Amino acid sequence: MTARILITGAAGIVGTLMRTRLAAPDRTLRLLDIATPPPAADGERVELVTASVTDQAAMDEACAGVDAVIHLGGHSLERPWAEILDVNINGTHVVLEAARRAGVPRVVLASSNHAVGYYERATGEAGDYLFPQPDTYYGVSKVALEALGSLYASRYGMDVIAVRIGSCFEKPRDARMLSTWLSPDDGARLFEACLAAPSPGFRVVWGVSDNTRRWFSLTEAEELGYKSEDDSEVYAEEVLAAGPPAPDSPAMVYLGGVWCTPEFDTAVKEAGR
Ligand code: 15L
Repeated sequence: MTARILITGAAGIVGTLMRTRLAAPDRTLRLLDIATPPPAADGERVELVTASVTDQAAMDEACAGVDAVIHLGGHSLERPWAEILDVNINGTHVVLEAARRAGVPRVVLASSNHAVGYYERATGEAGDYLFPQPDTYYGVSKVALEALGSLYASRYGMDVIAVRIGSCFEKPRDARMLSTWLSPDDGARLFEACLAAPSPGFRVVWGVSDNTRRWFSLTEAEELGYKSEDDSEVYAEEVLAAGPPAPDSPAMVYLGGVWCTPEFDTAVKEAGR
């Protein structure tokens, strides 16, 4: 059992879903976010840190005495390039560097399906270690996160696992998410597997539930010890009540869904042309 875990982005959607699920009697969760996470409940073993993942001194301090880092911090949606560069790309470097300096042996990184968002579903099941095809600047930041993780694993012998998360919410919100959903309970199972796997080195795994409509390989995640127990199909009727989406809609053609449409073209939006 990993005794002290630093979770960055702990007040975000995934961080909040994981807070109770990764709690254990013999474990302390150090919860870090720029927004102070809610105070400890009775008996909850948490330490609260208000800091930015871009602050090297604060991250050095936050990594002291921890056994593993789960890095969820950063923008979770598309943003202007300067913000993505600062918070997601530089922030991931700061976190890995802080972990290295503090001698933290293992880091689990929240990557995303948007690192390979332009992958076309018609090509077949998305395998593990799919070559990058980011759909946005946000997607580029996840490719950079994986590359930084690989560097720190190769050069410093750290165990680094990048989880390409599909859609981690309480419930799938649309037809695409019937394929991409990672149930919160499965998310916790996967993070536990990432924390416990003996000497994994550097890995890239898909973070999805074993959905009936799944588009992704679970081979590498299962290799680490993950076993999904959930399937979005129980929500299919509710989600598809308004009728299924057209099979040729971007939402169903690309892994990244509508993130591949002009609406997510940040370069043109920023330049005005
Ligand atoms: C992500 O990476 C986002 O952080 C999340 O908000 C969802 O949009 C998810 O991907 C998704 O693709 O559904």
